[in-house]
Amino acid sequence: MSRTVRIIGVPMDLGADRRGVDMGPSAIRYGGLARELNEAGVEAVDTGDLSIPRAEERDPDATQPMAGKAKFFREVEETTRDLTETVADTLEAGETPLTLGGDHSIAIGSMVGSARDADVGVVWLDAHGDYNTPSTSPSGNVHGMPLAAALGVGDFEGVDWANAEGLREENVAIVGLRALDEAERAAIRDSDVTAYTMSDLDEHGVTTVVEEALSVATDGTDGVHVSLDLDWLDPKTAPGVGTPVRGGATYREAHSALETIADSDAVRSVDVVEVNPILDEHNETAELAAELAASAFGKRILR
Ligand code: B3U
Ligand code: MN
Ligand code: MN
Repeated sequence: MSRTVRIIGVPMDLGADRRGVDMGPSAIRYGGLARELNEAGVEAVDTGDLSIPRAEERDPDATQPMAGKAKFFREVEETTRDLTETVADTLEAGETPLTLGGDHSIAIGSMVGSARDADVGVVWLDAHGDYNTPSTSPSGNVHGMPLAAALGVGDFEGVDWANAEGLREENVAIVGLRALDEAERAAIRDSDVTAYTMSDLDEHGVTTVVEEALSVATDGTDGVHVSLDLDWLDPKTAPGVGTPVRGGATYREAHSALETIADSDAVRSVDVVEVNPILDEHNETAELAAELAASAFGKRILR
C-alpha cells in the first residue's frame, strides 16, 4: 500500500527576524512539490495553509516567558497548538505529515504532534543547533529554539504546549552543524543530544553520518521526525534562506542524505522550513526543497 503524504502549509515568520519565510509554503508548492511527490510514488494530498496571525497586528512583546526574551511568544504558542492537532490528526488517519514552513519555530508543533502517542526520534538537518532558550537566545527569535522547546530544556521546562511527550534527548541527532551561540554550544555539550558537525561530514562522508544519526533516532522509537532547514545546504546551492551560513551541504550530499533517510523506512513526519522566496533566485531554493522532500519519500531515478 502506498503512503499518503499530507501537505500542511504553515506560513509563519514570527519566529524569525527577517520577513519573507511566510511565503515559503506557496513557493515550495509552485516549485513542483505535488509532481515531485507523485514521482516518489506517494499519494499527495494538500490541507492548505494554517492561518497565522499578522505581525503588523500583534505586539512582539505582549507575552514573554518567565525569564529571557522570545518575540511573539503568544503567537508561536497559538500556531504550535494548531499545528500539533493537525499533525496528530494526520498520523491518526494513517497519513504522513509533511509540514512546510515558515520559520523553524513551527517544528515545535510538528514534533509535539508527532510524539503525542508515540516514541519518536529526530534527525535535524540544519546549520544551526536551534537549542537556544529565551534566556540564552541573543536574538529572541523562536526559530533558534525549537529543539530546546520540544525537549523541555531550561525555560521550556513544564511548558505544556511546547514539550514533545514521546521525545527524548537520547534520540535526537543534529546533522551538519556549523553555527552556534556561546550558551547554546555549552547546552548542547551538556545534553544527551548527538551533534554531527560539517567536520564529521567531511571526515566520514554523508552516508555514514546520516546512517549513524538514524541509528540514534530509531533506537527504541516508533519512527523518526525529519526536520530539514534549507540553510543546512550551502548558500550557493540554496540562496533563498533567512540565515545563510557558508560551508553547508552540497546538492548531491543533500539528496544522498534524504535518500539514506528514506531507505531506513522509519520516516514518520517531515518538516521543510526556512525557504525565503524574497531572497531566492528564480525560486531555485523552493524547487530544491520540493526535490528533497521527494527524496525523503523514496524518489529514485530508476524506480
Ligand atoms: N542561533 C541564532 C541564529 C539562528 C538560529 N536559527 C536560525 N538562526 N535560523 C539564534 O537567533 O538563535
Ligand atoms: Mn533551524
Ligand atoms: Mn538554520
